[in-house]
Amino acid sequence: MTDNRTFRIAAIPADGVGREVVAAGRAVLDALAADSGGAFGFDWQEFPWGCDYYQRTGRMIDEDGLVQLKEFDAIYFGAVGWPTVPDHISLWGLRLKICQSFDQWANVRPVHFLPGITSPLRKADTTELDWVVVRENSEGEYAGLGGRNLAGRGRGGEVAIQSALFTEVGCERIMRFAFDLARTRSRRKVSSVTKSNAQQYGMVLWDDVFHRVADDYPDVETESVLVDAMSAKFVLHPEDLSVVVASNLNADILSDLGSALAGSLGLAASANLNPERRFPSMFEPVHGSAPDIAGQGLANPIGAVGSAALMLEHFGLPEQAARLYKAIEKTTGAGILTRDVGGTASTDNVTKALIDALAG
Ligand code: GGG
Repeated sequence: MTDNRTFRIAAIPADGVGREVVAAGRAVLDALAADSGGAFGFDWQEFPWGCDYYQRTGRMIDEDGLVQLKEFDAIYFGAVGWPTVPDHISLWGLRLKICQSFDQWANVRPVHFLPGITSPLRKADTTELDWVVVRENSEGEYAGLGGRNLAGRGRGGEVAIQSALFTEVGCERIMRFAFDLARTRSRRKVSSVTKSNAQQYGMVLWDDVFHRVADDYPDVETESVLVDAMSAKFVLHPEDLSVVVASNLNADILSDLGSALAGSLGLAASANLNPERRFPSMFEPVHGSAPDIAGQGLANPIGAVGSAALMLEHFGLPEQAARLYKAIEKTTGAGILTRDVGGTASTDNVTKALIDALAG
C-alpha cells in the first residue's frame, strides 16, 4: 500500500476476453472506491503482457516482469491464451510463471448458485450449491517435470514423460488451508479428491497427509473420494459438499465442472493466494481467453468482478466485498445476463448494471 487505504494493483488483462473483463472489473472497483468517500482507493498499473506481446518480443512477460510485479499489493489478471501461440508456451510463460514464482500455492475457487441463473442442477430441483474448490497450485501434475525426445524406450517414435510432484510440505499446507477454511463455513466438511487406486505414489502420499492433518481437526467432517466418483458426486449430490481439496489438475478440471453446474464458466471467480503474503496474490476469473467470442462484447464480467471481491477480502475489506456480491446478485436477479447464461446483455450492459446496483 502507498498509504493506509490505497492499494497498488497490477492489471494484466492478457488475451482475448481477458481484456474486456479486466476493464469491467476495474470500472466496478473504481466505482466502489469512489462511493467510499475516500476510505480506500486503487492505484492501477496496466501491463501489456500476453500473446500479442509474445509475438512482438518473443516473451510473454518482460524479462524483469516478476521484479516489477513484486512491488504491488495484488495482481488482477484476465485470461491467457490465443490461437497464434501454443497454449503450453502462453500458459507457462505468464500465468503459471507468476503463480509458481510467487508461491501462490492456494487457488481458491468458490462455486455457488446466483439468483436469476438457471443451471442443469436447478432443473433437477437442487436448492443448494455452495462449495469452495481448493486447488493445490504449486506442484502436482503442473510441476513442469518431464521431457520429450527421450531415446531408447523401445516402442519406436517419440517418447514424452510428464511427471507429477507431490511433496509432504506441499500436501500438508494445502490440506491445512482447506481445513481452516472449512472451520469458517456453516458446513464443516472437507472432501479430498484422490486417485490413489491407480497413482500409487503421489496420490498415496496425498491421502496419507490428508488423514494425518484431519486428526488435528476432529470438528471437521471428512471424506476421501476418487476423482472419477467425485465428478459424479458433483452432479448427483452437490448438497453433500462444502470444501473440496484437490491436486492441481484434478481441481482444474473439477472447478470447471462446478462452475458449469452453477450456470456458466463465466461466473466463476478465483484467487491464487500466497497465504504467507511474502509475494502478491493474483485474482482472476476461472475462464480462459475465449477467442471465439473475444472483442464482441459478449464476455460475462461476473467471474472477474467476483474475483475482485476475493481481492477485497484479501485486503481485509469484507464489507466492501459483500457490497460487490450483493451487486452481482441484484444484477443477475434482475435478469441482466450475458449470452452464456441465457441473456442478451453485453459486457458493458452488465458492468453498468453492477455499478448502478452498487449505488442503489
Ligand atoms: N483466467 C484463467 C486462465 O487464463 N486460464 C487459462 C488456462 O489455460 N489455465 C490453465 C490452468 O488453470 O492451469
